[in-house]
Amino acid sequence: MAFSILRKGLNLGKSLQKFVVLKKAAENIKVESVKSGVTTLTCTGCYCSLTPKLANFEVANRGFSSKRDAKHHHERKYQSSSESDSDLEEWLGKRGNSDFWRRKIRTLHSILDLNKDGVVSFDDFKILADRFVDLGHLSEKHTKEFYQVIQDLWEKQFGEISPYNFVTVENFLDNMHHVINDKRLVRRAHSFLPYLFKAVDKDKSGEITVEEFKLFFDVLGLKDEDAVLAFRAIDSNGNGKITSKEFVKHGRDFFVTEDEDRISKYFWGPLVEH
Ligand SMILES: [Ca+2]
Ligand SMILES: [Ca+2]
Repeated sequence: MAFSILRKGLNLGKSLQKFVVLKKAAENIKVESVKSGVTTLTCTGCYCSLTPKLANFEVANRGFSSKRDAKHHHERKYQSSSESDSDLEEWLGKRGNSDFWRRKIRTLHSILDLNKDGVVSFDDFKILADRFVDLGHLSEKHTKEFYQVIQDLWEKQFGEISPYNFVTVENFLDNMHHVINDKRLVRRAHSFLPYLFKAVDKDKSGEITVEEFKLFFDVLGLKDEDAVLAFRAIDSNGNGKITSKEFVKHGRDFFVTEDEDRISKYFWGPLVEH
């Protein structure tokens, strides 16, 4: 097979052993399943999965529930009420074909790849959740909900929680394309945003200032100066504060709009070139 194997240890919690990740490679992979001595690589349109021939593989998952049947559906609470079904129907099946949208999704993939191994895995989601929780501003209840929302999001969008299940840029583009053209999925895709807002709302005022917004960018590994630019764009009335509603609205709009004039394009920092 014409692909390279990148050996990299992902720090999945404290107790994970190192494992082999098929990296770049999978971006252009055409095969559905490749077997080697120790693993099976399976690629769908949305993600690739490396299945180890290991027994009792355990994912260290601080804060994450192991009981699927104990799931809460907190995301419902945060479903957008601003978009009617008819608005959604209008563009379902037609979104996600512009270069601009693809740039945005590539940008998001790069941000979500928090352990910088070139692919997005549940490890990245875990790092994201831990970093926001570690800011120390989420209540115990919201912390619990946040971990659950992140876990649900991963499982519903990308499948099983395993270090061998990873999402390349191309997989991510395909996956997000599917999401924004599915009414049910698109409504759920931003369920984590209210928790990011609460996590950086240091003084729990229900609004975030530019200093609090900088925390948001800092956690994602983005620059302060870009946080200021994004904040100014989102703070459309210029009162120095962003409400949760505005935050969620623009954060979500980033995923779905193909309008280059929308300010949501600043939400996740500078867009990657291609
Ligand atoms: Ca990663
Ligand atoms: Ca605040």
